[in-house]
Amino acid sequence: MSRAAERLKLLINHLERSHTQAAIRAEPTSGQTFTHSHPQQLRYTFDTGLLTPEQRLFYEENGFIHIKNLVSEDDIDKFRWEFERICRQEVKVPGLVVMRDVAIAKSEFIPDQKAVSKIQDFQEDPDLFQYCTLPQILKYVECFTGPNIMAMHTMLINKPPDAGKKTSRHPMHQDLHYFSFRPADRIVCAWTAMEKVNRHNGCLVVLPGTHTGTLQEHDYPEWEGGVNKMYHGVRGYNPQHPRVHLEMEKGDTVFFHPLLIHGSGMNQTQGFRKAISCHYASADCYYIDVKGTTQENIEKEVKEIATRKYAIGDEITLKDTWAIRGRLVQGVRTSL
Ligand SMILES: O=C(O)CCC(=O)C(=O)O
Repeated sequence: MSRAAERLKLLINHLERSHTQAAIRAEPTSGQTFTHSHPQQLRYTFDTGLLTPEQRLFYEENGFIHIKNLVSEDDIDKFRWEFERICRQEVKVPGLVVMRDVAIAKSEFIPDQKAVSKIQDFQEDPDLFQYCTLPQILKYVECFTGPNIMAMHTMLINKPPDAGKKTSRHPMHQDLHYFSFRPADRIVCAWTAMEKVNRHNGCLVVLPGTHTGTLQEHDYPEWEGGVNKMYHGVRGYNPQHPRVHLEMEKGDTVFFHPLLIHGSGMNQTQGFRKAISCHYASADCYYIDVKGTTQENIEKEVKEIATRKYAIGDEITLKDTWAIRGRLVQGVRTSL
């Protein structure tokens, strides 16, 4: 360990000892009892012995962390295979949402991946859901959520070659806009590159440090070529804020905070840029009512889709849609 890292470790140990009132006693999850320390100065991470002091401070300051080579080629190839079977309609997955790029959706229906820009809510597909239970992912997730972990939101994003209308971009946004559970600091996204991603095929772009702000107003951006369904963008962020383009290799994973402003660029290649992701939350989180908040617009849209999809009345709330989708993946389902 470098001298700087040793100094950081000493500092963290000191902070943790002097803030024992904030320590959370956790349920044992692996036959062993341990304390998740949560000093006020380190509000976004727990010390489980996995993250180095530098990694913890990096996440605290920037709101994301890139871990190389976390998911094996074999697993990724299995996810790809299952995704292709879904696109060919060889499997029907209950609750799955299949989305098409707005520029492609208008063309003729083709039952293969060309038509599909994203699948969401694959919690009932055992092959894809295996991603959310990978022990090497959960070990990292625990550093942000604590030991009781729910997999709340699952996606496989298949960013298509841009059809010339720039619709393959994903507008800058905060994921918390879609969530009606809190606290935000106990939610984290794991996003794994299923192939090499770079600026050419539309890698993720993040605005470091924006996770320390608040949830902003979101709505559809006014893009000439059209915008994909549910791709809300954050209103009024500072375009001068420094940006980081997350160039990643197949199997690399980025973990990021739900208030971090992020998006992704246009896919200027002829290939489909794939990534698989899951948003996790501590099972100790609680639901909120978004009535009267900036999230009312997304609740309205989700309700419309849910009432059509499940042929139910419009008394369903955003909270109900999350409670149905959430799955416990570690520890005890205490609240969510
Ligand atoms: O994978 C991407 O291009 C962006 C995904 C994303 O930010 C989202 O779906 O919320």
